[in-house]
Amino acid sequence: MATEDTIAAIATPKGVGGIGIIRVSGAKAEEICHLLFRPGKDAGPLKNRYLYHGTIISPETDKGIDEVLISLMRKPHSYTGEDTLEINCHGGPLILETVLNEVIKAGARPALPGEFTRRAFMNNRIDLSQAEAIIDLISVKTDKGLNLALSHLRGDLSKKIGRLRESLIEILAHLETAIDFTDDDIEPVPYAEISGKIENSTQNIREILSTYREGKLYRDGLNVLITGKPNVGKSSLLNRLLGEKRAIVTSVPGTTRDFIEEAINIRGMPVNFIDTAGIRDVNAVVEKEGIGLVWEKAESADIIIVLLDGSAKLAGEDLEVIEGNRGRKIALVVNKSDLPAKLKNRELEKILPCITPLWISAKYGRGMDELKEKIYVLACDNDDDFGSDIVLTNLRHKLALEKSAELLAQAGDTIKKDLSPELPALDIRESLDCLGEIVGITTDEDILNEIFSKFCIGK
Ligand SMILES: Nc1nc2c(ncn2[C@@H]2O[C@H](COP(=O)(O)OP(=O)(O)OP(=O)(O)O)[C@@H](O)[C@H]2O)c(=O)[nH]1
Ligand SMILES: [Mg+2]
Repeated sequence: MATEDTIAAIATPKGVGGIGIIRVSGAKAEEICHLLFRPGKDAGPLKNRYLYHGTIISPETDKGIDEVLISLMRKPHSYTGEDTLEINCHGGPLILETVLNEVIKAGARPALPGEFTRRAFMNNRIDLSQAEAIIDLISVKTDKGLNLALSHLRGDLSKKIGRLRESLIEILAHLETAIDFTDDDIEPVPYAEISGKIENSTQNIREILSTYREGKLYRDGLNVLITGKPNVGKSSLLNRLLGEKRAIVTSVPGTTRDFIEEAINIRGMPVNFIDTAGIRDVNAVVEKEGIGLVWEKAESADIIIVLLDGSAKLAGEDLEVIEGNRGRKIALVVNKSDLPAKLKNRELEKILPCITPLWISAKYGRGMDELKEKIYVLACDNDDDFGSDIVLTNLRHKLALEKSAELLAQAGDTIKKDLSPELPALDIRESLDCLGEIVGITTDEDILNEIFSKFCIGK
């Protein structure tokens, strides 16, 4: 990819806003600034990283297009590491398009998606895992997710990968000494010691890998399906959890036909609750179709809330819901605790011995905190790894680490068999490359293209 040309794009979202920003990066940024910008008063030579008020003009007509604030950030102290010009225009789409056109006529070309960040990566302002953290930062949904993205952007993961790479390089150096060993050379490090170091590094990689499930939960969240026979209060529960009347609630069984879903934040996890059609035997085509979809959706849900009506006796339809979800991650919830109970915990224990039911009242909001806590605990799965300092959030990183650990384990096995040092050295070199892929030291052009294509234009 050529980086000597100058790129430009509108960096703010489409539509009308208070201000809209045009970003220009590359060798011609300053020249373009001089061509198009007329300062409000004679400010002398433009200083680095100062904000100037003035007008953007069309050089052909010498007429003003917009009153703006501009700043010049000369290399290397800019986001991309190149000379960068930022023009703060009024936030109208036509103004922004017109100014961008002038910038392009003056010598820039439209930027590709993610091209500014790609240049920051190419100019070593950030590594690849930090570039990916920027995508996460833009799309993050909760505070916890934000903290994870910021930690990656700060380079916490990069540092950890850097330390792992150093230890592999050290192991490789020991092996190379063994390969080149001649009688009068320095004594090679014993195999047992190398083997111990390999095991240590493999363990360190596995520790990082074990945080992926947590990272994915905080980044992407989880789906919780609310299911039960008609009229148990599924839609009432959804509304209560969301704190708004999102789904229709009536006393008529079979009210909900389609999925209604909305996410809330539970301890930093985006949890998407899905209200569904009540399960029962019906002939009505639309309702039947809705019920069929519930079973399909249950397959991919992370947690199933099996909702029962505590003010009614257990019915065949309840059993159908319980049996249909057996083996899945279930939260057993009994609604209408405000009414006299006709359902006994003892009955439920017989059917689902290991699951404690939670009694709630969706109508009066009772038991909502306990339910959220239950969902959180089920999501975490009593995982001891939750809460570690580095949390893996990206599938690409996970796959690279898995491959790296696999190759290391293979190298360890070969060493134990006392085979020639060339073989484990080869595996360790490959394992090192896998780690390098994460931070972008050894990453294919195709992978880079794919990563940066996920960005929006202007970022
Ligand atoms: N007393 C009491 N009534 C409730 C409670 N939750 C829901 N209801 C009532 O139960 C009836 C059915 O509620 P919905 O939320 O529509 O039930 P649903 O499970 O979504 O029903 P379908 O969409 O038909 O499957 C309504 O009249 C609600 O007001 C509760 O906690 N206590
Ligand atoms: Mg409903």
